[in-house]
Amino acid sequence: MVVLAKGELEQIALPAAVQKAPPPLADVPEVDLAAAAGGGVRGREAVARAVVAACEGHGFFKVTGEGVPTELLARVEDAAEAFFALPQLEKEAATTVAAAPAAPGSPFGYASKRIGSNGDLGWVEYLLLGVTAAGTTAALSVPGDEASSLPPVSCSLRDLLDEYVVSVRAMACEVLGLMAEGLGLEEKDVFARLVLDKESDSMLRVNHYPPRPELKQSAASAPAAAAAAAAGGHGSRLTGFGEHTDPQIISVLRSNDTSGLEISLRDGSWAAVPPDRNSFFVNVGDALQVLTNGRFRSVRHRVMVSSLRPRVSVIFFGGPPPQERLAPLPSLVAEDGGRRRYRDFTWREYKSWAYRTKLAENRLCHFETA
Ligand code: GA4
Repeated sequence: MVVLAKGELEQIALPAAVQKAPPPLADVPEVDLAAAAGGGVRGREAVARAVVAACEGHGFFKVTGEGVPTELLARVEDAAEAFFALPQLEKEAATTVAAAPAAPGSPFGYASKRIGSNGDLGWVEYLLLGVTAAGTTAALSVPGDEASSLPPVSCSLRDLLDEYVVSVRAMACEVLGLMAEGLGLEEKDVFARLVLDKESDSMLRVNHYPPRPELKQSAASAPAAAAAAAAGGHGSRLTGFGEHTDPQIISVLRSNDTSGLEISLRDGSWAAVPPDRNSFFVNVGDALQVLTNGRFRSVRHRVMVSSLRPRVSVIFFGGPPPQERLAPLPSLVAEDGGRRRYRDFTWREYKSWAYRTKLAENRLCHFETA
């Protein structure tokens, strides 16, 4: 359940009053990794070209044929649903233990409706976890926590997420390899090595968007009915996760079959992404936009809640090591007539800036060259 304090609901509901009808459906490009693996040199080149075209277009595409065991995916979804169905206090306890050793201001752990630390709110609850060098989740574990007070369900969720991260990170790196190939870069692992580095600053986020509150007084609790009323009544939309771009290199999303994800197109209009529980969705992040000198587009996206079914999504964010210096790749600057669009900076510098911004801000303009 998402617990709301007085006045917070209006903030979540506000955009719904502005835009009630869902936008048209997005035409999402699809990339079949099985065709890259089994299609010979020609097949791989064609897939690499399709990946590049998708990154230059929406900065967003669907991936199939990636070989992540479907049985694992189903178990992750079930365990995530079970975790979010726990009583509020148990969810908070599960991760208070885990988040304790993290630095002050750490975004890791369980939270409900508060996104980041700059006042953004959404109709969402989530777990945000660090990813370790071994490709496993960090924030749900504490040293020697075998006997910890984590409820059993979150322990099994953690084990499943550990397994999931290993597969999804490998897949993200395969896609990053195809991007480098499609761009004709000599160093084929120029992007993937950043995510595979033992210091890589990667994360995993498990989001649960509770159903939109119903207006029917009989079925709904008083706060839920108030929420629906404030949102403009039946059929209206709440902001689940406000519009933003992802800071990292690549994000890989998997969701259940509840709609809600929307992407911003180049003309600034919004398009709804039809859910597909059998595929992954890949986003270009800000760091990749910089490395490609703006050739790839970090896609602005958001989640709107209008469904009466919960939406569950799991997102892997592949980031570089904190000390990594990010700069547009020289060959791509040359192809752009020598125009270098971003100054260089370390990932640590970018993140300390990004984490002080509001969700919807354009974080890259701070690093643009004149
Ligand atoms: C967006 C992408 C990831 O979910 C995230 C988010 C982070 C957070 O939830 O703490 C941020 C947001 C995200 C970008 C701007 C800052 C930081 C919330 C926020 C307002 C984990 C990330 O890395 O950046």
